[in-house]
Amino acid sequence: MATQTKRALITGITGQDGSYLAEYLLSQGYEVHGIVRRVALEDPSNRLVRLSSILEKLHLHSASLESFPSLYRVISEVRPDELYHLAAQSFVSYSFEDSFSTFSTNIDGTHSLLECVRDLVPECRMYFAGSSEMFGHAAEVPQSETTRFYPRSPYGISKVTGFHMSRNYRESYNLFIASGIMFNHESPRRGFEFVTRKITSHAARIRHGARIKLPLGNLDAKRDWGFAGDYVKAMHQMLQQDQPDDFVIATGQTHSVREFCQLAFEEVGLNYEDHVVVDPRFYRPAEVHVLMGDSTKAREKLGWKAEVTFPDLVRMMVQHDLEHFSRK
Ligand code: G4F
Repeated sequence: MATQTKRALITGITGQDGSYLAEYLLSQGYEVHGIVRRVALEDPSNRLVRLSSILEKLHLHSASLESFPSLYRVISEVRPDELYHLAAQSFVSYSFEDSFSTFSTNIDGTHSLLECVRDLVPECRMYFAGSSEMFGHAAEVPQSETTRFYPRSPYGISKVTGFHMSRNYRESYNLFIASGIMFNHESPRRGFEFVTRKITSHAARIRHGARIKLPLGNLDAKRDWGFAGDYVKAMHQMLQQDQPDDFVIATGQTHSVREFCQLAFEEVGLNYEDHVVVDPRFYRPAEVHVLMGDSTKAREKLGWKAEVTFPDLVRMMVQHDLEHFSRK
């Protein structure tokens, strides 16, 4: 008997992770649906740029995390087998500037989706995108699934809330909801506001002759940086398990922002010290100083491990930006 095509619905499909996940699920034979804002459908060349190579294979639906009725309508139409909830206000810095919209999008949006799943498609398997920002001022290094949460930003607090809501819906209503506690994951598709892409784009532009400085905040912050293309595979694997569970997804290594700068500028034959300026505007009211994940559980239960190393990630991003800015 022929097996039925699985149907996946992705919130945040236009973002870095959403685009890699959509590609991956298509390669696995899924019918892939995505929720996008109406403005994105009206401006595809800018807002759907990460999806340009697969756009014709996708089913896009207009809805917003701020509107429960719009989510309810899309989920009742699509009736997904798997729902990947990636959409969020995900820029930590901005969450200090507007904690209200961060809480509303990230907490109420997640709550709305959970309620839709419970009411409309209780058999659907749901993935919630948790974050290493939930550990914040972590009591131990490395951080695992048992490390206490101590978020240091409105964003981190919103993710802790989403994580606990997801767990509570799982336990209360017997739903299949898994959360990934994802450490930083980057790629050439990363937004320019995040530190890695900010660094690689500046290094490339300076290499091409731009007379600019690279203004940065805390150079000593340390992060566990992996490749987003590896991380979306873990999201999928979490939904193929017998039981829903939560997993730390990380490389197990940590590097400072300074080390990232050093490697990125070396890749273009320059010394970062000649180009980086410390600008207090980019310091955060409360910083997360060191993140480093222990993904032993994911390795043992999902068979997942990060493939792309830190130097390869930096090289991949710099080489992409050298090419990208040569066309500008
Ligand atoms: O690249 P970032 O903005 O990422 P951050 O705050 O770690 O959050 C990212 O990873 C999380 C996973 O742990 C996600 F949940 C979240 O959505 C997001 O994707 O900043 C990284 C570090 C910080 O310590 C920051 O203070 O870089 C430091 N930094 C120093 N100068 C800077 C800058 N960050 C940014 N964005 N811009 C700077 O100029």
